[in-house]
Amino acid sequence: MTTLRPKPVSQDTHAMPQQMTLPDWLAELTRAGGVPSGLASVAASMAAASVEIAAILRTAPVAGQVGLVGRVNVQGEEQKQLDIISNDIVVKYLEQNPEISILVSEELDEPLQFQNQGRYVVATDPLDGSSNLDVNVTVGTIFSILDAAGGLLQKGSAQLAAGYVAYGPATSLVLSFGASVVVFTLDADGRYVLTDTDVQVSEASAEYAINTARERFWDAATKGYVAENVAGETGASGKRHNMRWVGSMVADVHRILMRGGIFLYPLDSETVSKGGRLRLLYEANPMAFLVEAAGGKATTGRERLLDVVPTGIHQRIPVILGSAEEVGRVEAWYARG
Ligand code: FDP
Repeated sequence: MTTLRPKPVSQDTHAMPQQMTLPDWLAELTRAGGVPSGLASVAASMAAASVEIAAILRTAPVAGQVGLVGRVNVQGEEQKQLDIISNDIVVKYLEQNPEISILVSEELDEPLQFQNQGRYVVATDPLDGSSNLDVNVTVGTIFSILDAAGGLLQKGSAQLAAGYVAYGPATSLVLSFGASVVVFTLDADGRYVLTDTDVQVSEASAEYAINTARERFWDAATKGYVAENVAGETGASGKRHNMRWVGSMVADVHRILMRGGIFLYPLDSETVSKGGRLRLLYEANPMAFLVEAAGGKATTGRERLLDVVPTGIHQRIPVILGSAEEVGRVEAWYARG
């Protein structure tokens, strides 16, 4: 009888070329004059916070760090233990950085003013998509970096940098200072290693992401656009579409950055009184900044998302972003009336 044995794996199979780590990449960018060192250090502080959040998420059910804390945040949403833990970790890392003066967080009613009179403001959702935590689906940390001199209520186009961390099968840090979008992947030693140097959102796509259970609340433009997609090759779009909705913005946007598509959380009759569902400063703006830097488009339906002047730190906004051609189709529907 022959025994099946795994083939011996040559060491060479696993030999990887020397890969650039986040600190090295930031140092190089700073040396080349691409970003001031203070700004680079703010991105590094968010990355450091995310490494600790990733470690906690990996074993949270074992440590009993699950479920609700019995409080609601300023949005009226129930806070989970991990929302609070993630927020505390972000605060811990940012307050140590002398370059940061103020933190705006989804989990804090008011802006948090640090002792440091640093040049930068960070707006963050420390743990977005947290309703997915109990089912072990990808969640994320989203962040936006602004010049403190401009105050808290700046247009998204004024962002100096933006990024998110997707805590999925791999932990991915997606980052942009405006010129390009890069991806770092957390390695087994807790270091972010550069794995994609120039993310481009494909111009065309046939994949759309929207919560279709809300159809009865939709406006005519959203109904028209989705009906065309459902009609596929027999409708006006002329091509078959497919629908994907994780219900965790970081996971949905990450898919779109990697393989194209469109994400919609439009204004509807139920969210109209609040101005939308998603938050402008720490969800919509950083994602729109990344999508535009990767060659895609982001709109409210009626105007470019990055041109919206915020009126409050927790303001909500309709969000439509992704492949330029698909976003253009939605804009055309809104332009009809
Ligand atoms: P969550 O409430 O779980 O934090 O930020 C809000 C958000 O998740 C997004 O991540 C997600 O895209 C959206 O809500 C999902 O909303 P619905 O439950 O209304 O589909």
